[in-house]
Amino acid sequence: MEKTFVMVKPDGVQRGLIGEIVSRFEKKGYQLVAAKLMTVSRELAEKHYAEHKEKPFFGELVDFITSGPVFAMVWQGQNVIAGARQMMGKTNPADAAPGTIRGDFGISVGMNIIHGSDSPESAEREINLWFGEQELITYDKTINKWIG
Ligand code: IDP
Repeated sequence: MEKTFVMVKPDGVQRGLIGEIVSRFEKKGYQLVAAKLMTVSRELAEKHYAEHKEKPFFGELVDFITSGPVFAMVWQGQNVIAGARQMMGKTNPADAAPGTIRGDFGISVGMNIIHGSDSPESAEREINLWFGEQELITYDKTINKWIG
């Protein structure tokens, strides 16, 4: 079953949106297989955002993601990688549709509440970067047969 890495960024944690975000993913029917509240080292932040290393906003991005606790999660489900991205909305909250997490709660591109892996390759890389294998829990949810 497909898995993706999702993180409530420091602004989302400070604004009390962890519960709202977890609730949306649960209601959608995805299954939570790992979660932790944690502070992020610069080393981890730089690895996570390595693809943006040359961008002018890289320093700002690393400063922001290390500025307070984040809530890191792994969600599992059919097409969860693309589905999570749909639920998050566009990168810039100004362009994100109402009903999406960024559209409903975000204002600026720097503080856009949530991160989600953008492809199967990044999902695998990010899950392995943020979680140890023993942190991913395998369990049956009886509702799965109703989700299709
Ligand atoms: P994504 O988070 O929607 O996948 P990416 O293009 O991978 O978007 O960018 C990673 C993060 O970098 C974004 O979520 C956003 O917080 C930040 N970011 C992207 N573009 C800018 C910018 O132009 N200025 C400041 N921050 C930016």
